[in-house]
Amino acid sequence: MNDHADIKAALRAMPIETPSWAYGNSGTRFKVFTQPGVPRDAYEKVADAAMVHRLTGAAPSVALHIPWDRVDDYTDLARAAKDQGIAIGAINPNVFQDNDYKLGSVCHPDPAVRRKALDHLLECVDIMDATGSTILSLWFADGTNYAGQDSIAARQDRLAAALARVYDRLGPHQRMLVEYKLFEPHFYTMDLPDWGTSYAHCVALGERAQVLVDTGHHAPGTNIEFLVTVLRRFGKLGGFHFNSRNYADDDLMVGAADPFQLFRIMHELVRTGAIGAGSEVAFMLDQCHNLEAKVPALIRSVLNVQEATAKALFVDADALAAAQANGDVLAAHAVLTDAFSTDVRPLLAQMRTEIGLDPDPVAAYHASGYQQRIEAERVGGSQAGWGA
Ligand code: LRH
Ligand code: MN
Ligand code: MN
Repeated sequence: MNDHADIKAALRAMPIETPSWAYGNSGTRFKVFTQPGVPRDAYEKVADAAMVHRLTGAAPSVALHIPWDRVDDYTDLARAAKDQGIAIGAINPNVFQDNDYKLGSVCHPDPAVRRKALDHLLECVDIMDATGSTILSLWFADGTNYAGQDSIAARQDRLAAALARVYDRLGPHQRMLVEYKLFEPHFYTMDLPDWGTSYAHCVALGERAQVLVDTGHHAPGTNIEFLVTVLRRFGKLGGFHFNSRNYADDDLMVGAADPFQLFRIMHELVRTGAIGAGSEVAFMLDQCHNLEAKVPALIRSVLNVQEATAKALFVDADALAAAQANGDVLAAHAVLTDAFSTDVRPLLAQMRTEIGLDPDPVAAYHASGYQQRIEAERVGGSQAGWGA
């Protein structure tokens, strides 16, 4: 009997990074609902991320957001992470929360503000050095609200200049991922609104600059698997910020709103060799859990990514190629929908048992007593820094 050893091996070699900010309190601009037991500092976020990894075996790193996760000694934070079996992943600079950044950061008309933003970006590369991180994830809230507010062209020049300075500072083993977002916080232009603009800047910078696709940052109806495939083709797909959206940048759990879309993205990644050992694509979550408990939501999200990937690995590539060559539209589509309809949960449960994990990580979390312990130990948990 085929026990799908190849599928399980590919999944075991697929790390999914969780974001530190998803463990903290979050909400909308209307209300932040606080939860008992949320982390009070970066060390406690690392502890929660390590718990997610212990139960899933699939989340071996945690992304940091600076200054939300500022600590005195980043080497010590990395050591604490290592002691608990995980690593520090992407470093996310924050050049959007200070009053100085009202008109932008690296694109701001005032050179003093641009300098401040650049200094922070460079400081984040120092933090990469201290923590062993290899990815700098760049997202800029820069943009304008009204036609004529600032020169679109000059802002592009300022952006390019700052990116080049940061790129030059990277070590040979480090790369920068450039994220884009259609709108918000600005509503007329964003300086990096789409994958084409990110791509063009990355090409100009060099091979260690790649595009970061946040699945929540597109216009409704955008075919994300298409752009992912094109970026792969040109070696410019650096990684993902996974989440779900119904309307805008909702940051709901990945795989919740449209699991078929997630499957379609994974299918193109399987086809372009981006799943399994040696993949250079960084799979990161970027979510907020406003209503649901944080740690089990992150566990659920890791499982959702694994389920979509397992289904994509179930696609019968030979049957698909034959149907495509024959121009058999219905048969080709059915190959995909058959794979999507496969219940991969038993296989994933078996995979976990084989590596000594509980087959049901969410149930294992609830049985572990961890939630009760953090609720008792942590009083006065911190805000994610987001949506406050
Ligand atoms: C911006 C974004 C970006 C930030 C994160 C908190 O909307 O996706 O990645 O760093 O949210
Ligand atoms: Mn993001
Ligand atoms: Mn976002």
